[in-house]
Amino acid sequence: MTSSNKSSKHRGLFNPKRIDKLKNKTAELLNRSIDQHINLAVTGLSRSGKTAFITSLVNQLINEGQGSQLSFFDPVQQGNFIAAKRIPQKHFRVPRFDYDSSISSLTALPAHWPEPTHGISELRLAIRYQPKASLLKYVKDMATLTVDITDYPGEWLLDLPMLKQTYQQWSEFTCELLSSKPRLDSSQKFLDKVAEIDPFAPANEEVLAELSKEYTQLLHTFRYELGLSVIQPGRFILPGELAGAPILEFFPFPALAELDGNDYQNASDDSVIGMLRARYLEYKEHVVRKFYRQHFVKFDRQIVLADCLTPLNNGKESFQDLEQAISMILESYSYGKSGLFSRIFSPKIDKLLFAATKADHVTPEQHAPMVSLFNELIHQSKNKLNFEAVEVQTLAIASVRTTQVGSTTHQGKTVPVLQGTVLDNNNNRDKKSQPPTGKNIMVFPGSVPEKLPQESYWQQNKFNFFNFSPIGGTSKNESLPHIRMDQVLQFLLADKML
Ligand SMILES: Nc1nc2c(ncn2[C@@H]2O[C@H](COP(=O)(O)OP(=O)(O)OP(=O)(O)O)[C@@H](O)[C@H]2O)c(=O)[nH]1
Ligand SMILES: [Mg+2]
Repeated sequence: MTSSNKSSKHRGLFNPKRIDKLKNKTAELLNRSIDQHINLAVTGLSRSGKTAFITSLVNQLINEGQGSQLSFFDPVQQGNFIAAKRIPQKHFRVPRFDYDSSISSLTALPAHWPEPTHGISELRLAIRYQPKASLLKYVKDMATLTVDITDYPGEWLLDLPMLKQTYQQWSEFTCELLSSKPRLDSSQKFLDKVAEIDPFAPANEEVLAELSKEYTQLLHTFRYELGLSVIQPGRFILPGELAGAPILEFFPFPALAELDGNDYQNASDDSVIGMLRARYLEYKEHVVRKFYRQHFVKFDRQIVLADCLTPLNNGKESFQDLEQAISMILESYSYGKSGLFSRIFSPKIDKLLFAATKADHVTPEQHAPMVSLFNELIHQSKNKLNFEAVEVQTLAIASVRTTQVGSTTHQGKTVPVLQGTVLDNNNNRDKKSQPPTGKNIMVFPGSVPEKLPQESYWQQNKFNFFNFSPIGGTSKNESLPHIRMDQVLQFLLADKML
């Protein structure tokens, strides 16, 4: 090769146009091969704070730089976060997460909390960042991480254990719950009515519909009046698109074990018991299993929100029920070989965040006990589960902080207090001491136990908190005040933005 040949070849190689072309080509290839997409699922029982959480998470990202407090989110801290925006969601048949009305209500004056939601919804975010550590930095100035966020009711996960139960087993489990405290007082009438029905008589659809309605009403009472968490079937109180469908018209039948086994097995689908059994099987197949197949298996990362403070406020029975519900919910993340889940579906979740919500209801030194209490709630089931392939973290958070922390002197000692605007008396056990709505108060709500409370705790418990109103009066383009949302973002997103 002559020297002029050589140099023209080099000129060709180092030709800036050619380098750019090469860069673009490589970037295109890398873009295709490097994972820059996350399916992020947010769940929790009703009123646990899912809507507030997603609204705050989106708000913090799209308004980054507008007063945002994201010190523990490395991409922002290290300067490689560029911007985030909402883009059209992926699945057009899944309802849209209504960010606009949520943020409007949280920033209005006076502000109010977003309305309860009743099913699944989605929102898609595109996050622009400058790759720092990954291969991408050599070829691209900017990369995009697409995040699909799904909000779905935790009650739907409570149905998972039904997949391994026959109608008879499920009826036994449920009737046992209905016949014990604290449910019995409300359910006695329903149980008596069902006990009078001949299980082998021809089914009367109207009667079954009426009793199903009564059973559903009972579930509403358990959840919203008694503050209980074990609600089955979950779709009965949060039916989503199935509202009014006959697939939701069944209920547990007492004392099935006392029936003749052959008679039960051979009961035709037209008999009372046959029809209830057929609907139960249909529900398992076409509602429970379908949700896992259609949605759950596609999630990469999961956030489980739990409001431990309200059950603590409500008392022993409510708290113990939450304990049982969490253990049922966690069955969905049982990835071990023996787990029911792994036998039915092949999951791919690699990060699981447990967030104890509404941490702004207690003074900051109570956050560590909140985390430790939540860990205890999870730990019980964790022993049975296998989180091998999954990174797990627990945090105490407030998606939307409603209180300021101050201090006062009590019997010569300085004690921390919270200052906030009272909303209503939903959480307050002692209605007489309820300050009027809209009043700005200073309180010490009490101590959170570090461990699962013993009997003595319930006897002396002085824990009592009020609902606070969001601060409001801010622009929708400003960041909402929060507690540890930056740590949430760090855990869920930062490793995909290197
Ligand atoms: N103080 C405080 N309260 C909160 C926070 N997040 C939620 N809440 C309270 O909890 C209630 C329920 O919050 P949502 O975000 O609607 O809960 P959800 O899980 O979406 O509830 P459903 O839509 O009914 O399933 C709100 O109305 C507030 O009263 C928070 O960060 N701080
Ligand atoms: Mg909601």
